[in-house]
Amino acid sequence: MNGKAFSAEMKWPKYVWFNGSIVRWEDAKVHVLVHGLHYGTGVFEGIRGYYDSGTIKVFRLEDHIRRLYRSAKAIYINIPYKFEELVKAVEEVIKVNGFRSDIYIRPIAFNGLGGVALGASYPVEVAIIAFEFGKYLKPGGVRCKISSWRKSPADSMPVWSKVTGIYLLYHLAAMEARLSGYDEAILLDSEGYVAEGSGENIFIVRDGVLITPPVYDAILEGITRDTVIRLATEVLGLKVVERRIRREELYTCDEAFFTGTAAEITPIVEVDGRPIGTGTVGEITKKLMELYREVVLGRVERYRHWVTEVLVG
Ligand code: PY5
Repeated sequence: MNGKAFSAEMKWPKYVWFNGSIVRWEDAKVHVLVHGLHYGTGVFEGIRGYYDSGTIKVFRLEDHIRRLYRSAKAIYINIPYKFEELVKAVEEVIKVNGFRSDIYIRPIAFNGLGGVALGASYPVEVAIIAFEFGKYLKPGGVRCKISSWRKSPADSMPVWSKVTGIYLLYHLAAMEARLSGYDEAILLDSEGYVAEGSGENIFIVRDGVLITPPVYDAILEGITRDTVIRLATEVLGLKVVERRIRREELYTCDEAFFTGTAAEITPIVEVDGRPIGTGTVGEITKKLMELYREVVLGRVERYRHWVTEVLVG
C-alpha cells in the first residue's frame, strides 16, 4: 500500500560513486547478506545541489560530510576513506553525470558482507548517489498529524546521528500520516514535547520570536536548522529561542515550518485539523524561504563559503 506522499520528481543518474570508483548505475549493487540491510547498521547524508548557469552549487558540503563521519563514529562504522576523498568524490560524481537541474546527493556507508552476527564489524561499503530531484514536500505548505509513534529518547537510540536503522521509526510515522490523509508527521519525544518531523526539524513563531527544540533533546542537529538560526538572527535580526515546545503551543502558534535538506523550508499550514496562524504561509516563514533561496545559490556574500561550485559544462 502506498502512502499519499507528495512524490518528489527524481530521475536516475548514469553513474554512481561506489567503493572508490565511478560505476554505471546498473552496476552499483550490493550482496543480499550485507549487515547494513539486515540490521540497519549504516549512516547516511542528504545534501542538495542547485543548478545555476553551468554549475551545480552544493550547499554546506563539508558540514554534511563532517556529520557523516560523526554519525559513523557513533555506531562503530570505520569509513575507509579520508574526509578530503569523500568531498572530492561528491564533486566527481556530479561532474561525471553532468546534471542540468537541481540534485540531491546521498552518501551512505554501511557494514558490509561478512556474516550475521550482532556486535561484529565487517568491511564497510561506501556509496555516493546523486540524482535530479525536485521538491520533497508541498512547497505551498503541508498539513500535519502528530504521530502515534514517539521519538526514541537519546538513551535508547543514537538519534543525534543519521543512522539508517533509526529511519524505520520515521518511515512508520510518515506512512501513518499519509495514510490518514495528511502530508507529514510530527513526532513528540518520550515526554510529550514536540521533537521534529519524519525527516525535518521544526520551528514555531510566537509574537515574532522563533522557537525550536534544543539539540540536547532527541532531535537530529540539522544543518538547515543551523542555517535558519543563523539567517534569522544575523540577517533578519530576529530572536531565536531553543527550548521545548508543548503540543498545544504548536497548535496555537502564529507560524510554523519545517527545515531540512530535502524539505528546505516548508511551511506548516495545519496540525491535527487546526489551521496554523491564518492557515497560509506566514510572513516570517516567507522571508526566510526567500533568503534561504538566495543563500543556497551563493548570492549572499556573507554565506558564500557555504556553497561549493562544481562545473558541469
Ligand atoms: N531530522 C531528521 C529526522 C532528518 O532526517 C533530517 C534530514 C533533518 C532533521 C534535517 O536535517 P538537515 O537540515 O541536516 O538536512 N532528513 C534527510 C534530508 O536529506 C532525509 C529526508 C528523507 O533532508
